[in-house]
Amino acid sequence: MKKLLTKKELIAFEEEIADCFNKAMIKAPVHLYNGNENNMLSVFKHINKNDWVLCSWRNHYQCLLKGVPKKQLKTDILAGRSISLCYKKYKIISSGIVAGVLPIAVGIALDIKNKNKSNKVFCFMGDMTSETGVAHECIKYCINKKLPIHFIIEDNSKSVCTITREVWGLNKLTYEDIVNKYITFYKYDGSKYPHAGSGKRIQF
Ligand SMILES: Cc1ncc(C[n+]2csc(CCOP(=O)(O)OP(=O)(O)O)c2C)c(N)n1
Ligand SMILES: [Mg+2]
Repeated sequence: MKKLLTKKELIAFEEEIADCFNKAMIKAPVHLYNGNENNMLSVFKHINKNDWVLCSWRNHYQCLLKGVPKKQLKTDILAGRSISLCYKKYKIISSGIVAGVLPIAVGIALDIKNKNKSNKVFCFMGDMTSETGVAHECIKYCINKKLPIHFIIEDNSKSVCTITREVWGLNKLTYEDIVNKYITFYKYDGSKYPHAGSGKRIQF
């Protein structure tokens, strides 16, 4: 994998885009990163050229670090494609839909496993996205099926202008709290009868 961009280069790119946006050169929405450059560089040390990267509307750093040339990326952002930048050549997919890429990431990881390939999927999501049912299902499925995927949750504490933790309660519940206080869980052997009916008379 070629050398990663530096922290300075990442910041300079977002500043260049911010400047274009302020000059009304971009008619579509852009979502800029700042303050996570060291985190991104650490994560990308583990990402290889052949790995897939899936991300949200906030995706410029991932594109740059996956190898999309700055010039091409800027052209696409200026053309209004910032929230849905996809580059098959660089194995990067993004979507402006909250949790939109998560099931796609699971599907790619499943395909990699089924074909015994050695590459991996890296799936980025924001803190609010990580609280959705889709995220819970995808993460649980991948862990239980041992799929070649790694999820990265990027916590800026916000969902647009809403404080994520306030939505869910300041001190988030642990699974233990939930099971003991809010949910009663019991197992039983229901094999005597089928899902519906008595198992003898066929009903149409
Ligand atoms: C299905 C869907 N619902 C709502 C939105 C509007 N929306 C865009 S970003 C966002 C908040 C997401 O917050 P988070 O996952 O923390 O990502 P961040 O923008 O903070 O990186 C919402 C609700 C959307 N794009 N898609
Ligand atoms: Mg957020």
